[in-house]
Amino acid sequence: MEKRPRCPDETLKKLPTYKEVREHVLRVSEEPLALPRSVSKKALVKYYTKIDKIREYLVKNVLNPLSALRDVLEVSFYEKIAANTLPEGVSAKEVTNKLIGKIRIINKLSREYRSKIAVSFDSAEARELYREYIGRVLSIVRRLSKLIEMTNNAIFELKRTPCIDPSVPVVAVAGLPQVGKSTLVSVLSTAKPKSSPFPFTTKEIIMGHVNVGFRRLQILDLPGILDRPPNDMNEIERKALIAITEVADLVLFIVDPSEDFYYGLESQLGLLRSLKDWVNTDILVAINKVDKVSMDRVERVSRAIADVLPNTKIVTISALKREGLSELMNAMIELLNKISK
Ligand SMILES: Nc1nc2c(ncn2[C@@H]2O[C@H](COP(=O)(O)OP(=O)(O)O)[C@@H](O)[C@H]2O)c(=O)[nH]1
Ligand SMILES: [Mg+2]
Repeated sequence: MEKRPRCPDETLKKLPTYKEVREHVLRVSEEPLALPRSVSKKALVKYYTKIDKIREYLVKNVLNPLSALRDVLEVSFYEKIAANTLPEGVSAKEVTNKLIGKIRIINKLSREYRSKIAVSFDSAEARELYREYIGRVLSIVRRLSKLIEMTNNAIFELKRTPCIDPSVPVVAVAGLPQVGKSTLVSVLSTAKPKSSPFPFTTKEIIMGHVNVGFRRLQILDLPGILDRPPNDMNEIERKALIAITEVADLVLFIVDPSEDFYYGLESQLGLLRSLKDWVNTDILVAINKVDKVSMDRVERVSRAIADVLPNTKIVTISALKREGLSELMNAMIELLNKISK
């Protein structure tokens, strides 16, 4: 049987907020319960049936999604993507485990109150116990509001992150904003990311597939990264960096050689220099947009890149005009053949 990669899928759902839990609990408390005539001690049965409903709701809507989350967080890539949405120093796994622990406490309370109600003296006592139960459950959930909110931010982000198959090679397309990453990914792969003349159009990690001969690749279109230390990067840039360092088997670094390129050549060389230290994979460099610059300029840019990465392979392409793409693919395959996937 083929092993399914561990991914953020439909079992990973947003958790209900305190307000939503409270509304649900109140609805259950108020709704009339039709019990069969044969049931004796109707009032008692009524209250512990309501307890069962509340417990089932919390298992289905809170505990199950949290178990799915805990599973996904076992993959270091997703764990870092989740952590990227959390305040500094907060661990996604710790938050998840804490919430799971609290829901287990509620489950235990549910069992306790169910037994107490089952042996209660009369319906007034049963109602009192039920009220006490509701009060305790809601007070636990209310105190978890902040953690639920943080977890929902992480879940929201994870659900927008593609399912990456660890058995298929991954090429991460990196570079400054506006160099043509999205244009290239859309001409090479099944993914059709938006490209535009405005920086920071790409805010998500987008995955496309490429078939070359018998080879299948996953190619990631990433948000642009500026040439600055990771601590100064914003959440979106850091997301790109996480993909590069956690899942890439090859980094394809795109350079815009244009003289009038907004961020200039120096900052592209600066980022390339940093990437060299941040990644363990090969870096393949593609000088893009050769349709709009002179050969002389391409050669000069090429030499500057070789100064930063002396042994790296450099190809020249135009993503827009679809030039140089087969040379690029060949260079990618050659580098990926070195790894065992
Ligand atoms: N002349 C030219 N323009 C390109 C080429 N590739 C991309 N562009 C343009 O560069 C701009 C930024 O492209 P985009 O793919 O969004 O860049 P990204 O920010 O790196 O994803 C868009 O206006 C593209 O049309 C190319 O090969 N030649
Ligand atoms: Mg883009």
